[in-house]
Amino acid sequence: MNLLINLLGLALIVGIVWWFWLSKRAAPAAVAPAASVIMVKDGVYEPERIQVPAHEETTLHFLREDPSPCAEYVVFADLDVSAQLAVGEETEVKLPAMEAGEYPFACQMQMYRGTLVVA
Ligand SMILES: [Cu+2]
Repeated sequence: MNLLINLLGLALIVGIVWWFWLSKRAAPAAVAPAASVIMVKDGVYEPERIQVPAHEETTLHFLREDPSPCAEYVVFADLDVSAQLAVGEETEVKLPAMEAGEYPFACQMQMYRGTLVVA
């Protein structure tokens, strides 16, 4: 009986480790082009990684569905860009030309988080 419980516990641990590996591996793969609309709802930007061309001005389109004040602003701290997002309609956010690299963006409280992948 004890052996059975130990084996079940071991299987559970293996399952948890496997699940976390999978979820971590899946996250960076999803890089969306800048042309797609970024949904703002349920505490996440969807997609949360956005591919943007280097050395070119870009416009992002945010569609905010979350009416809470948390989602009101999107802030690109490294670029000195921020924008107020309208609820239920697309808001365009213009970005300057950037060097290649990764630039995080977030709501003003850092709960919503996303990354610009400039390449
Ligand atoms: Cu927030």
